[in-house]
Amino acid sequence: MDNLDGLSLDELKRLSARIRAFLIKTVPKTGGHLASNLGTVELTVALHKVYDSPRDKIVFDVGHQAYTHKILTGRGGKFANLRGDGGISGFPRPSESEHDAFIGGHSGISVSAALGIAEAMRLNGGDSHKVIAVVGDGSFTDGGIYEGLNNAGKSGANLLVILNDNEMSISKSTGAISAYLSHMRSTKGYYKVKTDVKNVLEKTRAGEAVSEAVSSAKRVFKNAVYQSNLFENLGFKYYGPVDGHDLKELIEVLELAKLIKQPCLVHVRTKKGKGYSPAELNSGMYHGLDKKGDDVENVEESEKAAEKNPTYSEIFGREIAELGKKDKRICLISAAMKYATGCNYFNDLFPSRFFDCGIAESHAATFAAGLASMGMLPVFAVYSTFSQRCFDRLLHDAAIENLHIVLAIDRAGLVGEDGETHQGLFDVGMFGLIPNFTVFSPSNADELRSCLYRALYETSGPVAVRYPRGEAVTSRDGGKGDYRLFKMDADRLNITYGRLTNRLIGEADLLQLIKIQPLPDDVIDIIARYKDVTFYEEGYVHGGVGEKVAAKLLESGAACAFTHKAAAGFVRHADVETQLTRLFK
Ligand SMILES: Cc1ncc(C[n+]2csc(CCOP(=O)(O)OP(=O)(O)O)c2C)c(N)n1
Repeated sequence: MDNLDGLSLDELKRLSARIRAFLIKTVPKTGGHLASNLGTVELTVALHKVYDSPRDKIVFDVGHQAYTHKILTGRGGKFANLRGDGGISGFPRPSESEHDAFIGGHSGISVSAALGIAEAMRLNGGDSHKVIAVVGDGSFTDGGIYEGLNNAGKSGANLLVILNDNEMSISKSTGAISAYLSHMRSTKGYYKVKTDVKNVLEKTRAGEAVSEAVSSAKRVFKNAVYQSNLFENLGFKYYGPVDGHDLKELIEVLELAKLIKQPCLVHVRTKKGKGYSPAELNSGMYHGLDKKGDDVENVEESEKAAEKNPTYSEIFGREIAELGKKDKRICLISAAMKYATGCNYFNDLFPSRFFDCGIAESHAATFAAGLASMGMLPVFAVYSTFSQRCFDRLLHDAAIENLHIVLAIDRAGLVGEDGETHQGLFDVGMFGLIPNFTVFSPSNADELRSCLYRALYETSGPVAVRYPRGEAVTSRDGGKGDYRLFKMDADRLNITYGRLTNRLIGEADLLQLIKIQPLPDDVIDIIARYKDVTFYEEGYVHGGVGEKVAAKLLESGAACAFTHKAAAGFVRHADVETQLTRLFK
């Protein structure tokens, strides 16, 4: 851990400038989250200056903004292989460093995790140390944050929540909470110190030799906005908004929060992309970059990269926009991933039928069910990994009454450098547990279009169409039925679905499943004719289609040898090709 204790304010400013320059130089080469990290440089330097990691614990929400934290905790030298095979993760990983207090990747978990850590520290008699949750305003649209705040507000835990407010999720933050934060952000500070907090300060001063800290804390406190607001009503001491790029102000307010051994919330205003003008001007585009420095989150922009094939997300986005022209019942839903999932095309044409729910996947699923209950045709476009949050919503709210909602499951299968937290390896198993659920898994652009059509117009109940990340295969025609058999008179049969079809054509006879749930009736008979069968599944080995086929073969008394190739557990970060080769060669 770099020791910042002895550094003066000027030295800390110079350190921040060096870190920022390093990020601007490195991240476009390795790929990763640039804009979010440029916005949190000073905040992270101030946190490490005031607090003592790993005794004080810092939990980053999502964790995509923790690069400065990684650099300050001894991992700067490993950035050349950030997110690469064998390299460090792009997210906090306790298995990577004792300074990473909790795993990151999915949003909305930090306050709950931080509270759990704080309560454990209290039970172990060590709650003099602070637990800090760093949460972006985008993640404040995630209901999980409020469950945590609700629990924490009355707990008395030594917990600090930093609201890192840059007015952006990946694109502009949406919804009533964003409007509320925007109002708070623009509220002028007033100077009246509330008596109860004044008392806390007074008491603390009496008890500890911290006169210098207190006097600087009092100064910032006078300038801090302190008034009745949502957070205060939930039991938090609220300080802010403070300038998240002003190290002096940040250090002062964090010193103040350090003195208060109960739940506090510091509202920090930052600029996403700070210090790199292309990212400041278009932080959505610089939210996440791939290895070539290309945007991976913003379809509109990545489209400009001329020679690329369209991605599956774009194919879906353009197709649903076309279908939306003919059918006014179609409503499109996103959970804060409008561009990444290609929903922007539909939104441009039919803004009143497009709904961005914020980072709220489970709400979005039930919202879709509500629309369906009134005869609308809702389509919820969501990454496979984030759909995991919807299990009960799909089972209870949609499947029991057989409501017709369509899930467009993007990033299904291996996703590459984002690693374990983002792999789309579990949706098939999850849908497989839900009665009345239909699942299509197209292998190319043509099939994606026809599966989407079938999901909308030839299927009842909840239905998912799942497709991978990245450029679509456009060179082959699609199969129109539930499956396709590519025969080459081999005595061996390979079976697969989705993207792997394209890798396996020509190796042996190949059975490609297009509808993977429920399994088409006649495929078991086809499979049973072969002696040697291998099922290739770009998914977790348990609970997927391969196990179902094996069980049915057993039931039918078939005598074939059956091999199942699939992911045996979590798959670490590396590029997709490396991951595919490792699993299937
Ligand atoms: C459950 C979940 N849904 C969606 C995402 C995708 N995602 C990653 S970062 C992000 C925006 C987060 O915005 P904010 O918390 O404000 O952080 P910022 O990047 O603006 O600093 C989203 C939607 C996610 N990580 N987790």
